[in-house]
Amino acid sequence: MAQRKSKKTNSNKTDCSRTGMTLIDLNRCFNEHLFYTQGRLPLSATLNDHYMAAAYTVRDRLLHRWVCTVRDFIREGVKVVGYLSAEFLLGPHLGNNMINLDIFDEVREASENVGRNLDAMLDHEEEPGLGNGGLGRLAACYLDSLATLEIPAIGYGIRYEFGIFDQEIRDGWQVEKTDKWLRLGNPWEIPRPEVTYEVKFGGHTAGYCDDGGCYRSRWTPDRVVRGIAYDTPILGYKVNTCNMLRLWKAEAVESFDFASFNVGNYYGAVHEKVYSENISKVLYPNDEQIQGKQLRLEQQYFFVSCSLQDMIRLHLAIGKSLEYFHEEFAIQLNDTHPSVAVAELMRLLVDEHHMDWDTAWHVTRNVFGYTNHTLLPEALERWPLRLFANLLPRHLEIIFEINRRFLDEVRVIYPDDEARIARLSLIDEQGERYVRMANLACVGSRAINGVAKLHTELLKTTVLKDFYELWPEKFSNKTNGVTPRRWMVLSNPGLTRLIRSRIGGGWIKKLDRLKRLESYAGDDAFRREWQAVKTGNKQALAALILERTGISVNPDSMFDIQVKRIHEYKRQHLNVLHVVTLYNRLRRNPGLDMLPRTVIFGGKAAPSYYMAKLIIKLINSVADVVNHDPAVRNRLKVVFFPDFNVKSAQKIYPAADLSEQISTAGKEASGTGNMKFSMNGALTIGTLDGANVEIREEVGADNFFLFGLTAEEVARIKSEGYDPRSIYLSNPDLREAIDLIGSGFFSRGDPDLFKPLVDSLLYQDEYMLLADYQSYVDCQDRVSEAYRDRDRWTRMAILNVARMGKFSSDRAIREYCREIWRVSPNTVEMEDFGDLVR
Ligand code: 73E
Repeated sequence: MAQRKSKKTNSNKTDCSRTGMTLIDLNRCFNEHLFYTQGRLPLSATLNDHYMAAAYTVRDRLLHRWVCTVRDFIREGVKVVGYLSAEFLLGPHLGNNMINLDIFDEVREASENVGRNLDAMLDHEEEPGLGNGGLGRLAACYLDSLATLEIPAIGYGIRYEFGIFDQEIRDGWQVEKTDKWLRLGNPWEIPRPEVTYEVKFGGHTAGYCDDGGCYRSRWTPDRVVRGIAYDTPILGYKVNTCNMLRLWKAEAVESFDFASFNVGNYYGAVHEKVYSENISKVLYPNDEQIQGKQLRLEQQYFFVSCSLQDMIRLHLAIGKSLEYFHEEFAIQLNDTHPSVAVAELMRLLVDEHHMDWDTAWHVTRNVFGYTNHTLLPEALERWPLRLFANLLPRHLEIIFEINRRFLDEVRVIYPDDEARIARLSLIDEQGERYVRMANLACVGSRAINGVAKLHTELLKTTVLKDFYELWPEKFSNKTNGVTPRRWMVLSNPGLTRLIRSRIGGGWIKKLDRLKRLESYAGDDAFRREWQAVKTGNKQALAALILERTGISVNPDSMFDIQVKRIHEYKRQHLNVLHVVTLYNRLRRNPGLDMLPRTVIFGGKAAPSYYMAKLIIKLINSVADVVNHDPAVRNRLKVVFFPDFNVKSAQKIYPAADLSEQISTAGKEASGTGNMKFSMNGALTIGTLDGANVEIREEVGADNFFLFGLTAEEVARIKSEGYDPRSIYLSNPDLREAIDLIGSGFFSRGDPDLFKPLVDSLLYQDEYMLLADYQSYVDCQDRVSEAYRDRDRWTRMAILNVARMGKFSSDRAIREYCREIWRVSPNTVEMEDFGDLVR
């Protein structure tokens, strides 16, 4: 890893930037935590003790700001954003919090002074992998930006005991290991055993007349589970706003059912407890592939109910009436995963708080916003009606009532258009009946958005077309963004230092200011320094690759990287076809003057997604052959980097020369890895898909390697009848590559191993790899040519970074605040609290 130089702070009395702390304060606090929290003297402390003491030292500073932030919440009655997400992929906390407190260099110096290794401590932290990929990581970036922009916000989700599985590779295959992120404790969370809510499941409903003669429904559940809050402070960058992420853990209502125990039903009693706790046990590891499991709906309802009850309690605690709930909170639904919230808020308002239906509906419709993240049909959530009715009978009644009133309105606007009404209905009535969660989210929200320009346009013309025609004013685009704090400052200290040396550090909060780098693109000295930073990052990654895989790679070769979930639409196998094509060229012409490339892959496959797992096996099998073929002579190396996660991503993006963003046009809603690569000076080879379109617009067509069909062309060719076999037959290079895979060459002579993949390409090719193959290979040749001219390449890389301002999550959050949530910043002042606080 590139070393971060500590600032020249000669005196131990130097203030630690904004915090007003001295190195002595930091060291004293650290030693106190070592002694009083960990019960250790420095001489007997382990690396874990050091890490814990450092984490608590940093956390103390966060909590001071948190207390001040909460004080303002209460005192000033500010509007709060509630961000509901089934996933938050936070990544390690320690380094990020040090950056946001602006004490990174000071902590490093304090550590070095007493012989502790900060890098070892940072490396020791287990990351909370409470998400699958882009959607969960986006939620984490948004929390960072909300706090940085001083917007009062609470993230709500599930405290999974097991997050996304750890990936091991055995004999080239993915093997899943349970993620035990809580094994060594979690110093960043604060359990709140007194903040709990009951969540009901199952049972039945019955009608009754209340005292005022109103017809009401009473829900008698057959199971009740308790949710307990665990809070994690989320500090903004160089501000005092410290928001919170509140995650719910499920527990049995009674820790032990003594009645059952006394009559001898010991297992029955324990079963109840185990069953309840199951709800927050494990994250579903499927990205964009729903499985329709009851436990997943239980998880969704569990965290949504706890979160809404919590917001209502907070609202009532400041003395406000629930009629004004939507004026005090803006609640965002991160995809449809929390969309049962629409029915749950209605239930809480009508059944529990006795509000009339119309007022409750007014509040509900004005409090929610819904973000759609995918167009893939297999990711659109719908629940079998029977399952829904068994688990949430009262909610189904409410959904029927919402639907009845909604369809009545629709019939007035579109009389006699029964087909349209059937499509808009919250219930899918063709064949087995389903509750359509996207329709529920649309009907219950004030605003609906997609996550990139192209994606939003496709939403309006395809999956949400009928809703768009009904309520065009509800729709808008909010192109995704990522936080430059984690994805530049923390992960790429070398680049950060270089940029700071020329344009200062203002860009870290105002990313548009990176534009000022443009004038350095032609500056020779700057370009040399830029290249040195990249080389350092590549050397660090090479060392990590060697440690994790045993493969030695040459940092002078081009690092061509594709890291993301493994999915057929993301087309890692198109990348493999290119690798095999290069390999065939070398076999055919051993003396070929080929630009040396290291092609690096990383990403997890859903455990039940057979094709994705076979793609991993294919990558490893090709790597095995290519890396050991003496004829290749180090001109081509292939690496599968195991267990891609936030921590390794922080080492991978900064080392990339080329970023592979090669999904079939129209399939990737946005992508956010594309932004992280480009911010770290990689050039993109990509299709006109998701946010690639906007990245290309920003960096300029000359600084982006474009290939492939457009989304329109994909749709047209599909509708006219696509025949991959004819492409295979007419393209000799493609045929040679596919045949080599099909022959068993990469599978020790076994032609059956990759047959399912080869057949799916030849006879279906749902994601049109064959249609894009030649355009991709030609484009890769242009990439190689450009890379040979180091100065030209560096110039392009500098311009990529300089023009990435738009893709800061701060920009995205500003748009959400202004156009959807209608919230404004609230500056938090620090207060001393006398002797209470160090
Ligand atoms: O294009 C990405 C997008 O950048 C999209 O595939 C991803 O969300 C990112 C952030 O907007 C996404 N993940 C899911 N749906 N879209 C998903 C679906 C089900 C379970 C877990 C994740």
